[in-house]
Amino acid sequence: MSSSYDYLFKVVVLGEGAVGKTAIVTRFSHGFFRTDYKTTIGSQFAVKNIDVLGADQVNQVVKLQIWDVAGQSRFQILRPMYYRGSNGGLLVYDVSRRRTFMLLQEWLDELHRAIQKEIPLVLVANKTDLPDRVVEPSEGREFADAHNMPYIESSAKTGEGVVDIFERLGTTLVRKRQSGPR
Ligand code: G3D
Ligand code: MG
Repeated sequence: MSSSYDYLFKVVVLGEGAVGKTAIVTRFSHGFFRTDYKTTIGSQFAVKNIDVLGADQVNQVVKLQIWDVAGQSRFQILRPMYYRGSNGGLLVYDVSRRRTFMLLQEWLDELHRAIQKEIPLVLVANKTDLPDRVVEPSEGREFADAHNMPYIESSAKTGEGVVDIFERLGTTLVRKRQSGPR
């Protein structure tokens, strides 16, 4: 029954161009990467089921619909449409390019302008395999703490941390839904 699931969540992946958004999603979804007509305007989504433990310690099957939103500025006017209806998100930067870290707040602002509420996010420090790292773990953790989100280091190249990102977000989303009003 691979098609059955307990929860379905829409996840948006945010961050500057070339931080590794597509690489993270592709690695996580093991090649089940689906493009649709929206590719023409620079976005696509992947679908994958994961198992997470709910608050009651019962296993839940979570279907994640992961939207890999185009980071280029020419798509800026279209992005709010992809943010709508999202339940959670990844905020990704490249540890070898400080500019991608400095611009995180702008991505948060753009998301919040579009959806007018807070949703669970995970801060992803990607490309930790590179020798020329310039953004220190302490800086990433500080930003994550200030915005009340978990901090996870990843390398889409080696695969380190990639599954963690989605399990962490999936667990948060399930527990929120289980404890929430709806
Ligand atoms: P984007 O979707 O955020 O724009 P991409 O970024 O996933 O297209 O990745 C941009 C470039 O960074 C790609 O290189 C990709 O292979 C590389 N990359 C992504 N994640 C990692 C990582 O964790 N480590 C390293 N070393 N490289 C990574 P190319 O050269 O193919 O453009
Ligand atoms: Mg991409």
